[in-house]
Amino acid sequence: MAEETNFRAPELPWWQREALYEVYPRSFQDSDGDGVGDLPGLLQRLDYLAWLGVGAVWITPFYPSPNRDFGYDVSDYCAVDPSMGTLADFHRLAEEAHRRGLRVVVDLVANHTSSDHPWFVESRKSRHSPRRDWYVWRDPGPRGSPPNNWLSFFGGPAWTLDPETGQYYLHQFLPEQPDLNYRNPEVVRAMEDVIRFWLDRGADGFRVDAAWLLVEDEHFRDEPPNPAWRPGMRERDRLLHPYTEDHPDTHRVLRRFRAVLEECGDRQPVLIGEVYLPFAQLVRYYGTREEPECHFPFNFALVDLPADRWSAAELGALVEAYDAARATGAWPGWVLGNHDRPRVATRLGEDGSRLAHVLLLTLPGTPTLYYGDELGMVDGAVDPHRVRDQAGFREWGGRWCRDAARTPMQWDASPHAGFTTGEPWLPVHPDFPERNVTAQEKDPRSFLHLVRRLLWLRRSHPALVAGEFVLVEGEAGVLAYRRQQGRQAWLVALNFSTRPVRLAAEGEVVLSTHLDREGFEGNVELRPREGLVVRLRP
Ligand code: TEU
Repeated sequence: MAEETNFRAPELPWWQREALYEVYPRSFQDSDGDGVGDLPGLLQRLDYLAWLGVGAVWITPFYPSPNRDFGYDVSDYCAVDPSMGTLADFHRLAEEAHRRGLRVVVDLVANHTSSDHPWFVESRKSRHSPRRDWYVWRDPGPRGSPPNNWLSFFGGPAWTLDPETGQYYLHQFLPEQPDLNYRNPEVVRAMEDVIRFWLDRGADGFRVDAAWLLVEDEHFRDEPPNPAWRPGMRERDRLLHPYTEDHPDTHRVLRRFRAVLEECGDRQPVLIGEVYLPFAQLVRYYGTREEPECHFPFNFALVDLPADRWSAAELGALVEAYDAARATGAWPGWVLGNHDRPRVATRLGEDGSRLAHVLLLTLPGTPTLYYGDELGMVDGAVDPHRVRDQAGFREWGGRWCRDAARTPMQWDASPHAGFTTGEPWLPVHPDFPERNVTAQEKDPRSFLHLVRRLLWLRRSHPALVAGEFVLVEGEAGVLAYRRQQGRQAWLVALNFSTRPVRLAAEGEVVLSTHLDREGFEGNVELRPREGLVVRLRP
């Protein structure tokens, strides 16, 4: 394919040049027939990722875990859960990824451990345990009540009483996920050692889980009610969160994590923050030139934008607001979906998701794709009597559950979509016989080929990665912008409206959301909910 060349803009580090692809390993490829995906399974699929055109894979937790939160409750930071493989498997995975030019980003579940972690087992033994202060313990409030009104993401108070020692411990998530105490320098040092452990084994970076929750108010003040709360919102959002989120001392911790990465010199490992905050607060997670923190925090604005607000006007305003917030020119990081939210094709429909992927992959910055979204995979149906993610089910009040966005990857039309030879841990979506990699590889106009064309186009043209971004005044309903660098100029036009729109574009259509317009020159009529990428004449 003409576009399958890799430009190597030497001035751009890899984490700016390359797109990131999130793999939820439990659901990606099972290698041993136990119905749960694993690292050797992911190894089998590296050629697919290289073919697709992503440059880095972010693997969600594969460490030893009781799986109350499917890996986000870690009982050993420096090992691999037996259901996922071994340390040798990770090492081989990293080597084989690197051989294919792929980087490997791992999850740093820093905010909390599993309650089975030896650190917590030690901490809860006694009020005088040497590890007592590795977690957040408080005396009961009046009449034995929790120390304050803080709420867990997963329902109920963020405190659980330990009867043995008569104190409560903090858990912003499950009681089986006790929060670490980052006011204790020993905890910071211990997590720095975890970072070094994985760097030494080939990791090229870290996604810091719940990065904006690491430190809480030292006075443990009650949080105020949220006046905007309405039925249908999450229970936790009955409160505002000035004391459990975005504490200024969190940045000190992230600076220390970043400093460990800076020890690696030209390997340029990346630090990405999971930060669900408005832009004005989000951008603080870059830190400063003198005291850097994240290379970029994920910008979740497109993940949380309701479908009825996906309009040219809203999206244009969003992109400009994000640009304005990153006044220092800090590097952008856009996301469309992840393992915690409904899939983008479910939120926007297939046409909407095609448009969204053109947007994601032609905006400035690092794009992150979620496994399966490149096929247009949609949420799976969840049987309330067979829910695996009980925590997420409670979080969303039974209205939704994260299992829906975690169904197995759909590789082919064989049983269980080629994901496993056993019984999958979650049912494969019933549309897999038609919607799978093998079928879409054969269809030149498939969602898969659209995403692949976009990834290779982006890789081959620096202007689409780091070039100037200029919104173009256009027809109502059409989000149009130019990307330019030197003599390279592109026009991207996304018709979010339901009516055709004429587009005056002096150039050649290189790609359209339905892959049926390539080579067209000159003015063109945009069909309803169609997007185009036009190479403009110099
Ligand atoms: O999620 C933390 C967080 O941002 C939550 O709001 C999350 O988006 C969701 O609402 C939880 O269902 C991270 C992980 O992405 C998530 O999978 C874990 O459950 C959570 O931390 C605890 O580790």
